[in-house]
Amino acid sequence: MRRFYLSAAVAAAMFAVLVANTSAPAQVASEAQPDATWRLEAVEKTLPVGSETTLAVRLIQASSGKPVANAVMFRARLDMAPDGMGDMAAPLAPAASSDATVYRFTTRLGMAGRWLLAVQAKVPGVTETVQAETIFTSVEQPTGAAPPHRH
Ligand SMILES: [Cu+2]
Repeated sequence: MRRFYLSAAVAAAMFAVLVANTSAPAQVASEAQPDATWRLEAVEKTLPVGSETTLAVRLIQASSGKPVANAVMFRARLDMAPDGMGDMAAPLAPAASSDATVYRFTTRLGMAGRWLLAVQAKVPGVTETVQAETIFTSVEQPTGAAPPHRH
């Protein structure tokens, strides 16, 4: 009973935090943007399976709809969580980009399906670390060059 009581108290506290967070965006936007949310947008949502490829994303500030330039992305992870395979991660390495609002990574996807790219980023002028994610879809190449992959 005591244990249940504590859980209920924790749940109530979490609910209070959720309510506080969801009520904030309803207010008129101020110049400071501590409540700004961010999203990743895939430049090309479809990626080939089996061969080394480069994926590219933009980081968008939701409140303005503008892409962020010169962010520093780190802790990037690409895995098949959308298809229930969160343990299946793909190698991911930062790649050079000639566009300051486009962030590129090289990878090699071992399986067709949906892949979630999650990143943390430092955005110029923003104190807190930004988190954002987007989903890519990998498809078998029509040439059949990629060997079939099975679980
Ligand atoms: Cu898989």
